[in-house]
Amino acid sequence: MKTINIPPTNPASVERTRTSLSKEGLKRAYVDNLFYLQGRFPEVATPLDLYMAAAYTVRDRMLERWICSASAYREARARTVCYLSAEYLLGPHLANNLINLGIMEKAREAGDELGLDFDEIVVESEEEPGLGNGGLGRLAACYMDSLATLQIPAIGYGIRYEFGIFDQLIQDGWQVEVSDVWLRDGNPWELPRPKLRFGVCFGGHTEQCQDNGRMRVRWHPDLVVNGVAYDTPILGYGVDNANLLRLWKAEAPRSFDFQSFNTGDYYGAVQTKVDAENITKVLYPNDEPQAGKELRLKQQYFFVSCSLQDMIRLHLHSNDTLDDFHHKFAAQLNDTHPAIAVAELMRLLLDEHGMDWEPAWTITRNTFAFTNHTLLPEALETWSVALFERLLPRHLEIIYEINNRFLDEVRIRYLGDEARVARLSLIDERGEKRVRMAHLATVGSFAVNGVAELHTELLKSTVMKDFCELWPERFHNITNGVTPRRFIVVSNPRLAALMTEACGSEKWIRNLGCLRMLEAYAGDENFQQRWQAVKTAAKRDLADWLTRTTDARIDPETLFDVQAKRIHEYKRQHLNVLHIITLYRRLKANPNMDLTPRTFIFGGKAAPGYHLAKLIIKLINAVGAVVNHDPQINGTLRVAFLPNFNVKNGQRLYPAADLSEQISMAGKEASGTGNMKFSMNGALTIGTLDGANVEIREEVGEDNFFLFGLSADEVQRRLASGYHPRDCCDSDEELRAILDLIDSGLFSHGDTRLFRPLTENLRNHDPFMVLADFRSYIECQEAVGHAWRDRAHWNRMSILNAARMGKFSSDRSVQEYCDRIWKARSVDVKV
Ligand code: NBG
Repeated sequence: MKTINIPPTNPASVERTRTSLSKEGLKRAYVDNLFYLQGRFPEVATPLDLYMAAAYTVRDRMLERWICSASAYREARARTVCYLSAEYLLGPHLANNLINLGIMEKAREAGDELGLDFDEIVVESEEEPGLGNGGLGRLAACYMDSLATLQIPAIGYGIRYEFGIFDQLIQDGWQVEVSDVWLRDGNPWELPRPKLRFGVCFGGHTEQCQDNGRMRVRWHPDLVVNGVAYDTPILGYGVDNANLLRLWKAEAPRSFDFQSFNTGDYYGAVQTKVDAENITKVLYPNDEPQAGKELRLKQQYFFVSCSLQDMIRLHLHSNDTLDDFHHKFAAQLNDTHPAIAVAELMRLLLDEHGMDWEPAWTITRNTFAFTNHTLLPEALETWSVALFERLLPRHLEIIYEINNRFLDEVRIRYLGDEARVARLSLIDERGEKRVRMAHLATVGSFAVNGVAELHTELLKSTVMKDFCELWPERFHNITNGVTPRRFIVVSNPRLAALMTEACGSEKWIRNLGCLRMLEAYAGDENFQQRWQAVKTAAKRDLADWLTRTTDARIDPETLFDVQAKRIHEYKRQHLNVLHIITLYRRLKANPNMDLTPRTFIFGGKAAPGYHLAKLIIKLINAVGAVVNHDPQINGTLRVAFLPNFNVKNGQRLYPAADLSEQISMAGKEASGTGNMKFSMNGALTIGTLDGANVEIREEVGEDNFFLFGLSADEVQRRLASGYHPRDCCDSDEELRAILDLIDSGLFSHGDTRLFRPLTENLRNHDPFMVLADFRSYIECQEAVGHAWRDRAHWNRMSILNAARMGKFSSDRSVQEYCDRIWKARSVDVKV
């Protein structure tokens, strides 16, 4: 049974029990919260109670900062950045908030003195809000952290999904999805705002009417759903600023429709409530065909409408008119998911606030900026005009009007070029008419940006070429970044301590460029040893955790070769598997060969409907089952699949990696951000010239990066001249033998058909040129194996990688957005 050493009551400390940052204050608050909020004595507290008491103790300390920030921002009348994103992959809050408040150590001492298992409470107990699929949602969370740290007034707007990204189990090597239950035990970090609610309309029809001699449009919807705000404070690091993350939950306007009730249609009445609340039930997995996902469009419109109505409300608090709206707010569209905002702001200004088209358009066009996150054609959203008409009839009218005016401009600029007009149009008229959301976002924004240099160049020369010719000045590149608070300080405290010692202060945490000071130690033998010891300790932590939670047994002395990201053909996890099989075959043929012992670790979810991706997971596990149990291999090669890769598990993985696999086909990965997290933690990268890899290599130096494969240009040329993957097999006996080995049933208990969809796809189509890059990858991996043997040299490269990651802090990215796009400035807050 648990006992807690309750501190004696001290009136002076009790007074400040909800804000004090002293150890005694924290102890008192913790015990109080356990009793008064959880209703528990320490003796009977469950792990959840113990966690909740800690969470409330920390939240209390955030609220004062939050209130002060709100009033400081109001007084400063500074421009507010509104980040509109359908996804936020926040990760566990508690540890991050302790770090940002600067009380991690004190809290640990307080916990120890209370007799608590601090790590269990702070690291293990929290259910993370998985309100995103991957990089895009995590980027939004990193940017929220940096906005607060840079003291920029900002609101993150999004959706409070009841079920976030599914939890992944691995059963018999296959992915099994189970629903995420992050809200089951309550969410201590959010404050419900039941009075802060907006109606959002759907369906029905529109009607033209006269209003004081002006033509007006009235929308008669057939469904109104309420959006209720749930607020989560987001603290900056080492500052008193706390910003707001405001997520919307859908509710029926009334619990029961009494009219239907009285007419006897009880179930019909309840159904309306269920339909309304379904809008924010579940996060859609990406990488799935979007066809027919009406609910997805509803989600998008729902959160955008609530957010814009909220911004207008805030604006009218301190202004009589909306004329200055765009001076007060800069709204960033995180991909096309919130692109309907362009039409919705127009509707609100025209129909609800009586503005004329021209001024409304000026405001709209000067409010929004748009980030594109992918060039993959299947991810460029379009919605059928028929669906739009049914769900958002007024918005379709507005989109047509925007389009008419826009295309007139295009026609005048490019006389007679109707092909260009058709390409630029907001409506795709080839086949069933569809609204092109990226075009709507671009036409309605003052800036468009890509997320890494190569990505932006490709954006400008391919999918956005016509727009770039029309408005070259609107296009920017802002290379992504990640927050060093979460991805070094929180997840790798040993490394953080060593960095602080070497840099002589903690300045690097706010200014990652300071890590350059590590370069001076890169060749220092003693420092290298300590660096390696930190890495080995993290590897041991990971191995221990895997032993506790899975049946994987891995050896921290081997090279940890890690690929963790969504499973997708373009990311080419199967190329990695082909390498594992290569080594396996070689070792079987030559048991005495001198091979660098490696542990291959994979993590990542496949979209539930993406069959080939799920088959790749099965293949990884199937190869692992054979290799791991082959006595001849004797541990030289090991394969582990870490189930349920999410932010929390990522935090265990990044510190422990020696080698980071960033092996997408060049031109496909817009940026990648895992690549940055690994490198910051001293992993070396094996990668193609894709996404931000290009810039990482530039920063760390080509000698400290393992490069292989075709470049984006070479990929295009190869495709243009006709790519026949079979030729690769014909000219490479080893490659052919590997594919044949998979087909032989060795990894599938004799089933020769199981992996055929994969192997046949590679031989016949290979859309992501796995086979074209195979040989180059294998040779590069041989260089990795050799490099590992000279540990001093490896450590030097590892130190230099971490030392040169300054550019990839999200603080740098957000500062660039502020300077170049949002024109937003900092506001100092003092509690
Ligand atoms: C993803 C890209 C990644 C990129 C993140 C964040 C989408 C649509 N795009 O390469 O695939 O790092 O966005 O920009 O999820």
